[in-house]
Amino acid sequence: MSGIFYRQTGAYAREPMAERTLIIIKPDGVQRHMMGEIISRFERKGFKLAAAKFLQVSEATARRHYAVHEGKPFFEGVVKYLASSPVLAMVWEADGVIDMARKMMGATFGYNAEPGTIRGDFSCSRGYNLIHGSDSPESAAYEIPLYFADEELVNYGLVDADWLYGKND
Ligand code: IDP
Ligand code: MG
Repeated sequence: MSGIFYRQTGAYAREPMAERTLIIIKPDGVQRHMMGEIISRFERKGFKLAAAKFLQVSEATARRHYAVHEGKPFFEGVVKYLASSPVLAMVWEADGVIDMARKMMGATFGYNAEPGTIRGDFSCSRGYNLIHGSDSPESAAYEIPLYFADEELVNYGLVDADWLYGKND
């Protein structure tokens, strides 16, 4: 099935795998009914969804997720926050998606984030900032397997990829 799909959808589908990032709509994003708003921004930007899972994060996974912040004053708080209510974990794909998604998310604290960004438009909190996004290829490689098995990452082509990612140089 996927072989036929690739053959029918053009050369782009055979290009090397684009970059992937882990995006999580955090507990406040779910509770504040922001899932559709946030997904639609990434979808309209042209990122390709590779995986999505609605789940309750365990405290153990939250600790692993934020291991880089262990020892900082907000560590216990951010672990509790991530595990406080369900989240929507997603993997989005595009060349340069990690940096693009971080720009679209905005600065960490909602009250600092620029208007036009997700946090800037919808958060004025310090810690409750709606969304997580991997900050580097190394972080993405660490974070994605915390939430998704390899076989849950779907490989497929978008039929409008030539328009989304067109080049004229
Ligand atoms: P990021 O989410 O923009 O990558 P990080 O510095 O990696 O920001 O921090 C992870 C998360 O921890 C933040 O999104 C936020 O929820 C929380 N956090 C970071 N710094 C603070 C703080 O000083 N007070 C409370 N929560 C914080
Ligand atoms: Mg971070």
